[in-house]
Amino acid sequence: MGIRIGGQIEKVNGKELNYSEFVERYMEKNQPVVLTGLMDDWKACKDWVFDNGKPNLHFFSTHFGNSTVQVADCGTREFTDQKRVEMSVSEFVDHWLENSVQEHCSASTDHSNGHPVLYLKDWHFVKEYPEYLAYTTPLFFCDDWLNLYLDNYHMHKDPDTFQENNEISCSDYRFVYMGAKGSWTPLHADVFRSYSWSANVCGKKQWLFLSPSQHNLVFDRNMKSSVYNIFDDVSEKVFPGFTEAIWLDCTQEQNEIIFVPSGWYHQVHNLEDTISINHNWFNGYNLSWVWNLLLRDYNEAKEYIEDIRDICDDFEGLCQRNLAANTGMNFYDFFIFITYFCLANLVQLCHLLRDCKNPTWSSSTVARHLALNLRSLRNIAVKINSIGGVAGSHGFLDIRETLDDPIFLNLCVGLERTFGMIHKKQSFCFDTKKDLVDDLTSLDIIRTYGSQICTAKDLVRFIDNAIAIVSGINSEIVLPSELDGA
Ligand SMILES: O=C(O)CCC(=O)C(=O)O
Repeated sequence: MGIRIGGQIEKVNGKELNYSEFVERYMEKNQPVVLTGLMDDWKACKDWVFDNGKPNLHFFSTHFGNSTVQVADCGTREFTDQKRVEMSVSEFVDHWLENSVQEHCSASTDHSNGHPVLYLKDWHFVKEYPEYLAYTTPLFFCDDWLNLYLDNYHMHKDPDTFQENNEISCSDYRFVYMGAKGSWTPLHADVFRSYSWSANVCGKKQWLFLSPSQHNLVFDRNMKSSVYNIFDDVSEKVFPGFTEAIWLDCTQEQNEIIFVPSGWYHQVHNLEDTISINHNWFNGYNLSWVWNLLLRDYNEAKEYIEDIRDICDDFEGLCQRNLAANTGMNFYDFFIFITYFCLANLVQLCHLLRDCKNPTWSSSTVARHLALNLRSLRNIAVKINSIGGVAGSHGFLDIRETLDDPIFLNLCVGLERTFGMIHKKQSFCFDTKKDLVDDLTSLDIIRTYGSQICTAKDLVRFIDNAIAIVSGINSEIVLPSELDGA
């Protein structure tokens, strides 16, 4: 029996949409949308595609052929994903050209001419070729804390297993995907429950979406494993709710970008030979999704090893290590992340104070954005505190040291640039970026509150204290009342 389709995904001309409309209609409401008209000037659309819309595979062999990439064998399942192998881009292109077939090859056939359908995935193209400016991230997706953070810090650094040469694999979440017609991606929700966007440089994809409110319908009775391929003959015994699920269907054409909201399960099929660019990202609007996932995965990790608790020297440490290995970060990593972003947003707030005198900066929209960010960060800190905080002392953030750290300055400059783009603010002069942190220091936000943030409670107090000081200086910045709703 086939799946039930309940509707299509809306398509909107991105040139006729402004940032606040995108936030209000899609990001805040966590709704998918396809945006057109945003890829006109992309070099990728010229260099990587022939006039007839077919991928210029030769260009990849010639320019990027030596890159080592992850390639999924679409016909072979390995646990919850497809089996992956490593090969060079040249080898991948050779395989593609050798096996390109004219006849229709459906996902369930899985093989063309007896050869596996291969799908190049998660290629960290921007990290590998920073000089080759293949595309620019559309404004709607610029408020990206995940990639901004990873441009400056590691999300998780396990001293036991950390290897420099393994760095590229967790260096960012900006990817290129390339696959022949018939290649596909099994049902999943995205890493960290982040948002993603995916742009078709060439080709056509079919997306099937399930809203988060229905996600239990694709799980087994114990909510442990989910359906792998929604077009398989899914066992009703194992997945009793599956036939009830109502899917949204979308055919994404060349030069269209799809926004995938947090927590929406989706399965994707390349209906033609396709190249796409794909980012995962999160910010103040979907941060709670990340924390909720971490907490759920932590509880699962703990339950899994509960029977060895008594013989474990450091049970909590083991849970956190397992969480980082399975989910990509643990509580400590996330706590450090939100603390940096609290500080960076406060730096922006102090900047706003200064720029309030500047009539070209629309203070209200920026202030509202900052209030949203700080409220979201504070909410998470409150939630972390409510489960007893992040156990163990790991020498958390020293504020003064952080503010003096050039790496943190880079993070602040990145956030400043984001605010500049989104709110059409005159871009800050980067030669004087040190002013950013001087603003914060001069406001006594730090000195009145000690110099270390060790616990989630410290972080909540730090935010509240900073906001109180800032609103005392400029009553037009009405952050506290907005934070009250936290
Ligand atoms: O394009 C694909 O095959 C998968 C992309 C995807 O799942 C995503 O962007 O989350």
